[in-house]
Parts: sequence; structure tokens; C-alpha cells
Amino acid sequence: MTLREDLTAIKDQGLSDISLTNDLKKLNEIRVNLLGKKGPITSALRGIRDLPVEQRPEVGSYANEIRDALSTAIENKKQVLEDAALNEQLANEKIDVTLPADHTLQGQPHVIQQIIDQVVDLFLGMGYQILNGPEIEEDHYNFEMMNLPKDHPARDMQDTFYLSDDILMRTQTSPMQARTLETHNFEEGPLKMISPGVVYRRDTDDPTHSHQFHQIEGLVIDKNITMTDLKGTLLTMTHEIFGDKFDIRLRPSYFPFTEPSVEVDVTCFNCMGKGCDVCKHTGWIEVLGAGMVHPNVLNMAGVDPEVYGGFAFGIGPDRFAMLKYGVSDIRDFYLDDIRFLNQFSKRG
Ligand code: FA5
Ligand code: MG
Repeated sequence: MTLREDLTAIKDQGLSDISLTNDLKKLNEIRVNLLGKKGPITSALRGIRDLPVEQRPEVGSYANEIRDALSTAIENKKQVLEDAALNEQLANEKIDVTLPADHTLQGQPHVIQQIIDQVVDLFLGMGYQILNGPEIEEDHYNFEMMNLPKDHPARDMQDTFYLSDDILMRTQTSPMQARTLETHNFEEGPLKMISPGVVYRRDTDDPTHSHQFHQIEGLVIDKNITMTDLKGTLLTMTHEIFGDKFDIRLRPSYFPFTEPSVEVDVTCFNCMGKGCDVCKHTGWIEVLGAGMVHPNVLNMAGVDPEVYGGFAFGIGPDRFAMLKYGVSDIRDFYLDDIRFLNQFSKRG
């Protein structure tokens, strides 16, 4: 047999072995046996040096051709076997979608945030803009522009955290009244805004007072706005948050930035107006302050009180949450006890 015939025989045997095997390990053995240093191709190549010089190139290139053909066949077969192994694995690892799932703990808005979102959604639907104001505020906006000049005695009720003589942690969201009155262009239409946020006071913490709490400011300024509009707006909100069975009552009160001023009471959730310990036997619970915007406030912000006027209110959503869910201590909202907060999960 010539060397060329030897090589052809090696190729035929090799290709047949490759096509017959169905096992990756065996395929690797075939590769090592055929193409390795001790394999028949290597030794055939070594035999070339015994051939006459003129035959060497032709047989040499034939040997290379066969080696390439065999290694291509091995690579192809390897791919086929690997694909088959993967498919089998995938078929065996089929996921049972009927198994109960692992629940991961999912967060939710804080109960006070839920109340704020509800109020904001309602007023958005009534065409109000929603505005955010700075929690670190100037004395100028927090007090002076709200008709509370320095040394005004009503400042004491909101005595607060000062960062410097002129900068403080805001005590109310009312400074947003002055800020929006200054910038609103009345030629483009009435001013209707809601501004929720956190406020700070040097209040001693007790069951109904926290040194840090939330307010939602509301302001409507246009021509011919009356106190009836204020009452209708607050009644709509009360029905939305508490339900249609709840009524409101306006009581005369005092704020330097409104005239007339009112405190607004909502039907007691506990006795529905009959009178009980919770409402101190009045049938009502105070939830917010409101009134008709004082002409001085309009004047200072550059709005003519002879032409424009309207109402403002300041809601305490912490107190709303207490009323709505019968929580007797405001401090529970701020302790971050997950067992307490989970009771207000919207997902049930
Ligand atoms: C004000 O802060 C006025 N700026 C409200 C206002 C706005 C009146 C616009 C007129 C026009 P007052 O201090 O009463 O008012 O606070 C308003 C509401 O915030 C209260 O009804 C109560 O719900 C809540 N609130 C007040 N102090 C605290 C406190 N320490 N902790 C929790 N909630 C409080
Ligand atoms: Mg009050």
C-alpha cells in the first residue's frame, strides 16, 4: 500500500468512527487517537521523508487535507452532541408554573403619603397645580409675607427651628401662598394650587402633636371667589377622604393671613356626631385651618386686593390619617414599626 492509500484508509475509518459515536467523551478520544502526536496522521507525515523528493509535496498536502477534513468533522459532531445535551437538560429542567411562588417583601407608600396622594389626586382632577416648596425657608416668606411681622405675638404659636436670624425650618406650608402669588400671571387665568410637604415646629411631642409633621396648603385666587366656594371645596374633599356621611363645620378663628379665618371640624368618626370622649362630647373634630386671604398678603405679593381675592386652607394629613384609621397617637406614624405600618397596606 502506498502512503497515499494509507492516508485515504485513515480518513475513511476516522470519518466512520466520528459519525458513529454519540458520546462527547468518546469523540474526544477519537480526536486524540487520530490527530494526536502518536496518531496515524502524524506518523504518515513522518513517512514522507522516505519518499522520492518529487512526490513529497503532493503527499504532504494530501495529508494536511485529510487532517483538516477530520478535525472539521470532529468539530461539527461536537457541536451536534453539545446541542443535544443542552436540549435534553432543558427538557428535564422544565419549570412547574403551578408551584407556589416565593414572595418577596414589597414596599408601599407610608399611610400619611397615601392620604396626601388621595388629596392631591382629587385636587388635580379639579384643575389645581401641585407645587413643592422648600423646607428650609426664609423668615421673609414663612412669616413676614404672611402678615406676621417680626415681634408679632402669633409667631409664638409656631416657634420654630432657626438656622440663622433669617433662615428657618418652615413652620407651615403657607409661605407657598406668598411664593406663588408673587409669580402667578393672572392674565393667564385664576390661581389654583395645592402644595403638600413637611413642616417643623418646636412643639412638645404628645398624642396629637409631632415636632415634624405634614401639611397640604391650598390657595385659590380669582375675581368673585366667596366663602361658599371654600366651604364647597372642603366638603368635597371631606367626602372624598372620609366618605359621604361626614359633614364639616366652620368655626370662627384667627390667622394673621386670612380674614375672616375659620377652623374646620369634621364629624367625629367615633360617634358620628352624637358626642363621645374622642370628640370631647362635641360631635366634631378639628382637622384644618382656613379663611379668605388677607388683603395685606395680596398687597405684599403685588396682587391688587380690590380686583382679586380668594381662599386658602392648611390641611394636617397626619390628623386626617389618625381620624380615618382611628389611630390615637400621632407618634405611631413616625416610629417605623413595620407591624403598625403594614396594617395600612393597600394590597391587603
Ligand atoms: C396653620 O399652620 C395655618 N398655616 C393653616 C392655614 C392655612 C390657615 C391657610 C388659613 C389659611 P395650624 O397651626 O392650625 O394652622 O395648623 C394647621 C393644621 O396642621 C392643624 O389643623 C393640624 O391638623 C395640623 N397640625 C398643627 N400642628 C401640628 C403638630 N404639631 N402635629 C401634627 N399636626 C399639626
Ligand atoms: Mg390650629
